Amino acid sequence: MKKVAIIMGSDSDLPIVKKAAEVLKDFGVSCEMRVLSAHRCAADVTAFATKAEENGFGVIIAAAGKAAHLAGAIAGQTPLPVIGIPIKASALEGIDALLSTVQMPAGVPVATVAIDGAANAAYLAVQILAVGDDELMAKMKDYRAKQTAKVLEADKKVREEYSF
Ligand code: RP5
Repeated sequence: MKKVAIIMGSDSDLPIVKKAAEVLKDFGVSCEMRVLSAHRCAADVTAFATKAEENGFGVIIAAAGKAAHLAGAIAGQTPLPVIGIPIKASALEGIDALLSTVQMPAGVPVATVAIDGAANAAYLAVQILAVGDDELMAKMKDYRAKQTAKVLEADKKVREEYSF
């Protein structure tokens, strides 16, 4: 199975970004995590992005805050799907990173999740890989079924206690 790369602009993003790695681990998807900054080490971002496909990656998750150019810079240098996580890291509460990540020009998309939405970035990466992997798709269906059952169980409890 293809691997997922998780790239973050700074190790200060790690407390949020590590949730993506945890989700991937739950699904048995291999991941490699890096700290690479579009601004502070642009040449290393290029070296990673241009080799990502031949290095066995299938999806790239890129997380950055403030003027968050990392996901877009990677997306512009690889044909692989890129998922952006805007990180809340400034006085603008992540709105800066959200707009910097999501507003890509046509032809170079970044699939952007919510501010600090690391778990959803990983779920989306799993869904992308699962399209070509029946076993992974079965795991995703199982996860969804359990999620539904959990909500319906909560519904049952709330209805029993508060309906009168
Ligand atoms: C971004 O700037 C990083 O992704 C991080 O979210 C933010 C702050 O970085 P540090 O100054 O903490 O390294 O590039």
